[in-house]
Amino acid sequence: MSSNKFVLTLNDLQEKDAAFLETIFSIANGHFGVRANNPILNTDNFDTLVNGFYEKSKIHYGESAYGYAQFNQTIVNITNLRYIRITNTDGIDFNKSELISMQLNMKTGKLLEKYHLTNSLNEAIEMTVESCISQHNRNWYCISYGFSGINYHGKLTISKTVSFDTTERILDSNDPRKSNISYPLSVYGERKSYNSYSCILATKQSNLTIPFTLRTANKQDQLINMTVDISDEPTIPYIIGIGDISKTGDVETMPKHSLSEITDDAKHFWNNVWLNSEVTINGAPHLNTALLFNIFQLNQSAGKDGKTSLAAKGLSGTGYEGHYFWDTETYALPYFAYSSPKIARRILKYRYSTLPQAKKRAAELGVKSGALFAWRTINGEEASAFFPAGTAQYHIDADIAYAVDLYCKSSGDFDFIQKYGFQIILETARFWAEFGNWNKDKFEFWSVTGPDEYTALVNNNYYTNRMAKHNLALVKKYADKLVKRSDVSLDDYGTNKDEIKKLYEISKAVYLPFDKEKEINAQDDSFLSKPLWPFDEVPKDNYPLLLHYHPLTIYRYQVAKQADAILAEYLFPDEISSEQLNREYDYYNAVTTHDSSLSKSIFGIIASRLGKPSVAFEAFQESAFSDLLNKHGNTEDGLHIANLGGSWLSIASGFSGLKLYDDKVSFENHVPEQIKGFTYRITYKNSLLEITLNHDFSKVKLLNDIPAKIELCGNDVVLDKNEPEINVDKV
Ligand code: IFM
Repeated sequence: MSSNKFVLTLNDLQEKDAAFLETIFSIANGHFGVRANNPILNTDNFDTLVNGFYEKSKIHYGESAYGYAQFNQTIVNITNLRYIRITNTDGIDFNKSELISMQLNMKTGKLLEKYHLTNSLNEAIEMTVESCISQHNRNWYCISYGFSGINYHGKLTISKTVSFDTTERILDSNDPRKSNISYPLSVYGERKSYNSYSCILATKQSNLTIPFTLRTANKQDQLINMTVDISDEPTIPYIIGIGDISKTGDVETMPKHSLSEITDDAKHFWNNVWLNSEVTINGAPHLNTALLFNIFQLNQSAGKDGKTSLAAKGLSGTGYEGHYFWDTETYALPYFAYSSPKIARRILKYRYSTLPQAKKRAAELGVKSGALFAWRTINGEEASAFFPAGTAQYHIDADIAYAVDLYCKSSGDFDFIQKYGFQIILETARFWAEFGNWNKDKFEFWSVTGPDEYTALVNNNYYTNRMAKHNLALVKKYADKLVKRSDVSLDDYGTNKDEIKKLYEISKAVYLPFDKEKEINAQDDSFLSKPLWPFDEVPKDNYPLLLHYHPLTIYRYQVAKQADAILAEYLFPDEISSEQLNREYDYYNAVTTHDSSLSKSIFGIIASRLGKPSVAFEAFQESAFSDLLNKHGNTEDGLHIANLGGSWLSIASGFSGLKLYDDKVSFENHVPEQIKGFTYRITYKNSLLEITLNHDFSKVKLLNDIPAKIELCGNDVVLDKNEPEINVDKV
């Protein structure tokens, strides 16, 4: 393992499968991502994915019904940016490769690889590949290939070409997590010169376009059939541009960028990321690198333009077809809210931009006023063809509203509430008010699927009801703040005091299922009465259950795929006694398979809170290494973005007990025995805070001049430039 915690190498990984490595070493900037595929193979694999660039196709149901989602949306593979053709003087290809090393530097964003290449004559050369993607200037990627001889010392002919899929490819798999179609692109406006190629790429059904360009970085170099002498140990750099989606203008209107501008831009971006969110875990170097990798990948994956979001697989693979889910707001957004509020704001702004589609969707479900955000989507329309585990998970509305509140509390950005956030909260609350039912004096939600996808279409899912209650109450919280301002009125949002009052009354009446015998919050009205899943009889190979049992088999049992009621307890930490939380933890942990990568981190956070540090540490390890050790066996399809966020939350909300209030942020010390301690940073209302916790003391230090109200292990203080630090003994 590298002595630099910011460097991930091939040696840090047990698995060397090519598709797995492509995901792990993918580089991206929120606009596009490039998988680290073998540069001398022009594979059909998915290589370059652009955030928000998708193809649309009609969903053909065997048996359809009113209101079913109508169109698939699938992220499109642009092309293989890394491919290069190398031949000897007789035109014989160096077409066999052995991967020697890979090194991702998370401080600079550079990926460095070494290959031994051979041809059919057993002539061997070494190829070094260095690539980097620019971050602020989101349109640029550069890749350089360096050559030296092993037993071949003659001339090489090098050609850098790109090809685009022009036919549809169906990839056959029964795994619902995979994307099964690769859509063709139309190519027009091609321009070619000795050292450049450019064109416009267009999707056929969704009518999106994107400019593309490839050129040699050195003007004198040629794209095709360039001859070099290997004894000169030549390096040939290329620059590739991928423009913005459907913006007018083409490649010619894109500003040109030099190699050093791209690499400097990336370095500058990553410097800033680590300044705000470096984590140091003392006594656990592997774990430290794993967590930094997760943070690195979160930053690479997030759309930063307010028009795109963060897909369940980021830009590292086509799993889940490049769709955005609740994963973004519930698992990834907190990291951004505390580390890079500007990005958090833009992620939420993307959701706001889909409000028209969400209102239309609510209407399709018979709701006259209000909005229902899509369970999975790219363009804001519902793309889930399996409604019991799709549209029925309407908790997504409340998850988004919760994220808006979290962002506003952590950043103090009231402008966001005024311009976008209040409308989101209001429209989602309206949905709850109409979609639920009065049952005597209780307000209930029937036919609902909670986060646990092994239980569907039940009544009164505790998580959903608790979140809906919160969503409804948020309307009053923010309406009260808005009416105090002179520049806005409720009228501007199409609401009034009576509606706010009505929503608040409903909020107070929302029913929360509780099992009196077990003295725990019940996952839903029927969950605890179902037979227990026969864990003892089911072989290990039959997990994840979703790949081995019909949904109706699973739904009839008391078995959970992921954190459900427990997730609500994590989100509302002050509303449950530790005795009840303990009972719930034990009960739900015993019936949860953790088949979803969204599960472990949440159970771990609860374990921290309950004073079970060893259990919490194990869950953290599982979450931190989830992709690097391919724990779910499908990292080849892309990273598990929600879990990446979950691993950061394990440090923040778990080991440091971070809780957010309207007027302060609080911390506790739950450092587990397995590590010596850790330091991490957050931004709270513009104050940069450094939190250091170990087995001797707990410390919070203000790193800039903006005062912050905090609570540390029960001590309330205001940190400012005169008293920038609080340090208390660990008790
Ligand atoms: O959103 C999740 C869901 O909670 C579990 N199945 C996978 C989805 C995408 O990650």
